[in-house]
Amino acid sequence: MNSFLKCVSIICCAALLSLCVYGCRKTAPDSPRAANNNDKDFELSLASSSFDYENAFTDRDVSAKYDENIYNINLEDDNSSCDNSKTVISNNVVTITNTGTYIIKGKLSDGQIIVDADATDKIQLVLDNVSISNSSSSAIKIIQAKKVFVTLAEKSSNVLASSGEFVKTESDKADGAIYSKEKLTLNGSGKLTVDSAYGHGIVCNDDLIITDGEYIIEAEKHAVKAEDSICISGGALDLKCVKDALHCDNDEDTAKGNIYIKNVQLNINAEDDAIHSSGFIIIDDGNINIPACYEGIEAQKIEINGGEISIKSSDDGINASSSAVDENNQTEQNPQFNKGGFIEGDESCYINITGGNIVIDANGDGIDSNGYLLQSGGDIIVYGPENSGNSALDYDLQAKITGGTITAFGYSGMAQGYNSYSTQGTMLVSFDSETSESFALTDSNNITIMERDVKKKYNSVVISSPDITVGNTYIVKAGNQTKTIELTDISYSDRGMNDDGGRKNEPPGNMPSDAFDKNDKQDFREPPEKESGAALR
Ligand SMILES: [Ca+2]
Ligand SMILES: [Ca+2]
Ligand SMILES: [Ca+2]
Ligand SMILES: [Ca+2]
Repeated sequence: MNSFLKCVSIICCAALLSLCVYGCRKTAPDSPRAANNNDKDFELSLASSSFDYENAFTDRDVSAKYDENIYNINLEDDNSSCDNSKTVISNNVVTITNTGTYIIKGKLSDGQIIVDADATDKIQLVLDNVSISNSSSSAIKIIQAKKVFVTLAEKSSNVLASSGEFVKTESDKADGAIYSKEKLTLNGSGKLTVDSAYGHGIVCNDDLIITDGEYIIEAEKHAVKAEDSICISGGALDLKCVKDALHCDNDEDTAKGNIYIKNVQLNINAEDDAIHSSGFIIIDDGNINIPACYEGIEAQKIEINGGEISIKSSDDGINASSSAVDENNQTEQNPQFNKGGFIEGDESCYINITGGNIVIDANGDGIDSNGYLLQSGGDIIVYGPENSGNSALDYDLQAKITGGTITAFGYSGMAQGYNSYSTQGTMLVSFDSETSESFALTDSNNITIMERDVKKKYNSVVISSPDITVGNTYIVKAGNQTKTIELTDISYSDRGMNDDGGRKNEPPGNMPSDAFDKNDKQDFREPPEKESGAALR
């Protein structure tokens, strides 16, 4: 398109958009303090409503028992043995070709276990004090089987390490200390240390399931990576990595690339995302502690129904984003901008929070949905960025609250609150000057509804609680600053109806700036420089 045509089309787009936005407005705001003059109600079509919980974990995934067809493998440098004659042992590589359960003991200082069986064979590897290191490939490599179970024997302590760069060939793309092309389940109550100095920790090109065990994984790339799904129902994982800690990405099948956490003890230090998928992430329960990461939880669809979740992130705490708009691609070609340069909210993205205790300390946005945000339960505390470049809550389409509590601290420049379709009282309050002193909300009888210590600076807060109801008066205190608010609408904002903080930045190019609705927002900034992860290689 030549530049004149381009210019004309941009102006037409701008005019159309502003017409549309104008047409969508509610005709008469209820009061001059209506929170948002462009509210819309919405319903989410949840990924969890079609997720097959029944079959997510089979009995064998969970039980970790073994009593039939047992073979023994004893590992020893240049002297390994197996009592199944179909197992091939050569140059410290033990290749299992036959179905059954294998109890493995011993040590290989530069060796490997390979599973290369019939596509109908289920194989169980019981690690009973195993140590395998490999200088150029995986310690365990699964080439073919129907499904492989790696069981950590009770009270056993096992080490699998890839110490050197992975030597790949056309047919061998192994790039993790454990590498599986087939379905892989990790279970049993023992302990497994995985160390991958140049690649990923655990890689599965299919469905990966973890139901039990204690894992300490350190990796130069992703700690745990799967293509189809990662489902975790138990166990304790301590993950330290340079890329994502739990990573599930499937660019061929959009129904895949999902993470489901039923329960877990999770501790994550990641230089990139802590939990990242291209599809959905559903967290039902667990103790999830993320002291360091770039983004905490990132997926197209995020559902949090329970758990104790603590996130400290150098960018967004929680971000609903299509993988196509992953920050790695956020350059001039950001697909979230249409051809005219406008930000398009992403209808496919949502964050749905129904339960859990969630504490987020973010230097980017606290909770950022490129589409919708819905809170119906849970207790959320956000300590947002100490500047106006990001916000405690950030969404591109709509956000509403129908239950639970939230206190989200940040800066007023970009602040967004829950909309007037919320069914629970909510306020977006700004203060004249920034403070890091404690915050309190009391009702007109001086009964405390909320009290929070705040370690970071803030001049804006989003609050909601079942105790905030229309028709009552509330006193908000930030240090020695006090505001009295009469709640006449379900959603209050003291930012004024023409300034709901909807806009993050000037549009790119020479766009007429008033062609932008102020609710259309997006951070145009480049992703911040990643903090170098402490104690990571
Ligand atoms: Ca990310
Ligand atoms: Ca992101
Ligand atoms: Ca963001
Ligand atoms: Ca955003």
